[in-house]
Amino acid sequence: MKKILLGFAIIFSSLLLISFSLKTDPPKPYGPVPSERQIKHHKMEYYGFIHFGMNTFTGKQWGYGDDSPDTFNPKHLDCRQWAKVAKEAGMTGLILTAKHHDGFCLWPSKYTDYSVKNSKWKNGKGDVVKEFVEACKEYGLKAGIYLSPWDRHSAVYGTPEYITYYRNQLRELLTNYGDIFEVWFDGANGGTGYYGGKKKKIKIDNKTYYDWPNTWKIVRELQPGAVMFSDAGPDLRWVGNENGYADAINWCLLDTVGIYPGMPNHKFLSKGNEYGNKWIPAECDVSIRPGWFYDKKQNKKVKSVEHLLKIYYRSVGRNSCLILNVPPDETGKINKIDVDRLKEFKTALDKEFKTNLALNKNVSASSYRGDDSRFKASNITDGDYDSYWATDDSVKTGSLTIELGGETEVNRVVLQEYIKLGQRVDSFNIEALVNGNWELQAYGGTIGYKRILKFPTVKTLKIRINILKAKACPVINNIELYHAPDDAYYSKGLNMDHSYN
Ligand code: FUL
Repeated sequence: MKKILLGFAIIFSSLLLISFSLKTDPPKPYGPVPSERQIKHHKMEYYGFIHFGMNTFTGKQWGYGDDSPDTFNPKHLDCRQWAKVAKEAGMTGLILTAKHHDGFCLWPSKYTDYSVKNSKWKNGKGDVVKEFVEACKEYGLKAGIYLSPWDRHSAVYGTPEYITYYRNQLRELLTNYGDIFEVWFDGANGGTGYYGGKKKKIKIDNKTYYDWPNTWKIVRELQPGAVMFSDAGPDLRWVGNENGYADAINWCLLDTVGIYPGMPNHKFLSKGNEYGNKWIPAECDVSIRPGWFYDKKQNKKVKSVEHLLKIYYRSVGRNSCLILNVPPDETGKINKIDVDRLKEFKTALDKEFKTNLALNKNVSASSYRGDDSRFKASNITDGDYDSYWATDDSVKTGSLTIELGGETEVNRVVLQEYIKLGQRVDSFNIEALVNGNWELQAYGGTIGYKRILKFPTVKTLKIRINILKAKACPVINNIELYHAPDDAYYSKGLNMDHSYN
């Protein structure tokens, strides 16, 4: 009896050993991958920009740097209104221009007199940055800071002394105001300015003047969770235009050799560089008005909901995040026109993505990694960000078929790659089963963190996503299907992108 038991035990443990050694490993990361702080940032998707400062009161877009601090006097400054409006618009954070190119500081910096402390506002006792971060906290929004490297007021701009000044200010902002999610380093350097009365043109060398690596270190030291934006990263890149549009093919990668903030390689801003050496995704910055600062002359030019939707599909829908500028007016509040438009935009977005028709639906795949259920097809519809479908390393194409459980109307597909393991997919298409035939609906290039495709409504039983080309085995963690209420763009012959991109 003992012998039989021993025999069983041996057989059982060797079976265990075999199954353990056969266990499939998850795919190894491929190419550059995002940092934890970048992954958190990707998930923020849509947040706001607040351009507010001296220009709000002068009607200028780029102040010269010579306006009196008294000019700044918002009678009803209400950062809580900004945060409430942003939150209700579906934004996840806000970034404030603590100092724009005119050099006027919205916080009482101890390194300059050119700030709120010498304005009439609150008799010089106010601090916009403080009110801003507190309001963001109250409304559950992340707060970010824009600190213009170019300073048209400073008498020492262009000298090494200015770099010390700039870094001191950065330290103040990153020390005294709690958690900051993003620091925005603008690349603009227009030349002319007041410069303490010198009123001249100062040209700096973008390659060397700011000594960016040492400034970036300050951010890492004081706010390790913050991402940094510039024309050259290190965490986020400018998309290369101020229309809010990324390219339909958009890699999160960038080759950083020889590029600097203020001196980008324009060829790669909107589409990234497939062979880039660093993970530096694009951020689409755009204003709801033609200008970045409020100007009542532009009240009739607030972007339409259709325009904002187009921006959304070309930013968030193209593997980029969207930072939408909504500039408060001279009273210190976001103007009703912009508030109403943001509300309408949110309503429209909610209608676009109302019900995920793929959630928990049956999915089959052409194959899955090691026949191991950890990598099975249904991981893409389980609503869990961290479970994914993957193929064997040698398999770089594949199909996923989602059964809708009955004839269903579909016109939007959301796809996500599990970017922790890198960006892999190069091209894919989407088909629908119509009257027993697979009909092509849309074609896409890259996916990345998120890709959204639009196509005319199709009534179908099944949707099939075919990965046509990938740099390494595809790793897809989420696919959603929607039926947006109207296809106005298509019915009016206005389809926004040729290939339904
Ligand atoms: C640009 C600036 O010159 C604009 O004034 C604005 O701040 C925009 C977001 O970035 O480079």
